[in-house]
Amino acid sequence: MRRLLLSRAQYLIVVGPAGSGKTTLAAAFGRWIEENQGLRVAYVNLDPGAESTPYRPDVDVRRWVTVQRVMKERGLGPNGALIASVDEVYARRGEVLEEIAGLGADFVIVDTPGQMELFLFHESGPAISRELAKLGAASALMLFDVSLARSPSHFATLRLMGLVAQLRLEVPAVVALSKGDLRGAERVGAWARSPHALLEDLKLEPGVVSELAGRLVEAMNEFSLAARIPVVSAVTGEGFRELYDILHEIWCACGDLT
Ligand SMILES: Nc1nc2c(ncn2[C@@H]2O[C@H](COP(=O)(O)OP(=O)(O)O)[C@@H](O)[C@H]2O)c(=O)[nH]1
Ligand SMILES: [Mg+2]
Repeated sequence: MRRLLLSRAQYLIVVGPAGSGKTTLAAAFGRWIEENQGLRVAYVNLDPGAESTPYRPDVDVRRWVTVQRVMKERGLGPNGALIASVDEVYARRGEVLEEIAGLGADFVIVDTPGQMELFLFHESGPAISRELAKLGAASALMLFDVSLARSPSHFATLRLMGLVAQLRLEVPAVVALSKGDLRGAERVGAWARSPHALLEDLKLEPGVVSELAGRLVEAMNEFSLAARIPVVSAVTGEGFRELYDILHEIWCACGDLT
């Protein structure tokens, strides 16, 4: 069973809020995998609003639809055009998926629209992730800027968002914090490494919300939902090894995610 999984392609769907560093990470992590794991990496751009990408996309939705064209043709503003573009991608998902299926790579990194909600809370995200899971071993990487995790309860909510991604996309989701090279990332690292440290610090935070956050963390720990949250940096490559190991454990279902 394990060999069977490893012989199929691995699909990593990168999701997260606008500006969290999805596109930058796709390029840097892909390069790291090529150089350190010797795998053939392919890149898929599902963002019709992308201006340019630091990787060369092997499959690019902008071949079919761009936000610029939709704005011009339908006289829409940037937000309306982005939503209409994602609808168009959804309508053409058969063609997009056919190209992805023909890639012949070991590891496929799928970059998604800048705005997370347009992928997670629209039909297109779940529809695409379900199909990728049929092609190989698929999982989602939920990326958040490390600055969003400055308090223990904020950190806990990000883990919860990983759970939301997992439920919406129906594939295992790993949360990672991006821009670990920026100042202030050190404290967050302790909570990321140890759910116990997080629970202790949550107890020090006043208010009913921190208590609720503590209970949620305990429940997530109990169900062994990927508790490790790597802090990564596309600038220094920090955390890439840990992220790769977590993904590998998920795909071969052989590891302890806590
Ligand atoms: N310092 C730092 N900046 C980053 C990192 N990753 C991305 N950025 C910056 O964050 C901004 C948004 O990145 P982008 O990849 O376009 O985000 P996306 O909207 O999620 O695709 C850009 O200005 C990047 O240069 C990182 O690891 N460290
Ligand atoms: Mg992007």
